[in-house]
Amino acid sequence: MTRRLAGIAIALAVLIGLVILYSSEFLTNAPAAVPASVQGGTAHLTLQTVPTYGHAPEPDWVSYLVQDPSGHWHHSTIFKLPAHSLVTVTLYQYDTSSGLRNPFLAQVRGTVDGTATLNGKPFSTASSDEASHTFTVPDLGLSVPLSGISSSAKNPCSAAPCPLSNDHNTITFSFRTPGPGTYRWQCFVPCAAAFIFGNGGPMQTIGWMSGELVVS
Ligand SMILES: [Cu+2]
Repeated sequence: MTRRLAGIAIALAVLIGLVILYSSEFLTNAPAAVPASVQGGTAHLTLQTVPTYGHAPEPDWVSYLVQDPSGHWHHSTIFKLPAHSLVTVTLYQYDTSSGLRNPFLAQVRGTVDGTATLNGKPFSTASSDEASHTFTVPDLGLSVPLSGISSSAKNPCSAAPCPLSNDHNTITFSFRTPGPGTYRWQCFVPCAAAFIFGNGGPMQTIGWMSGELVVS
């Protein structure tokens, strides 16, 4: 009887410990919010997606990064944007393709003119095999597929922040922010290599393939 009670107490203590770790290390562990640069009422948000972050704690994970108004790159996916404003996004995409499971997400949706540009050329649908990542804000109906670079690219990037001298695609688009609020965004390509169905690790951890638009 005493041994059984002791067993239950130990199991309970372990479970409580795991719940505390889950909330302190995972649920409440978010990167710092980085503001977009705002000029004349228009916000300019500059992002990059890298095939491997290249640093601790997860050098092999795929990730997004954001540039602050003074041009420094930050490993964050929380972006501060002004409310009711035009946001122009420039996204440097350094990763190769993973491919989409759902071709619906190969469409450009919710941008100002319904299109985006890929290396200067307007497009409204990407081939679903070409997608490396998406930038999707479900609450705003906004989604842009990001085509990957060639898997035989000669000069790929391996550690963030990637310089423009490495092989990349440049994607641009613009959208309007709604009123103040926090809007979740994420990548919908199962791009987490080495995880089950590509959906673990960086796809589940804020700061890598998902984040928030903090609109105020
Ligand atoms: Cu992704």
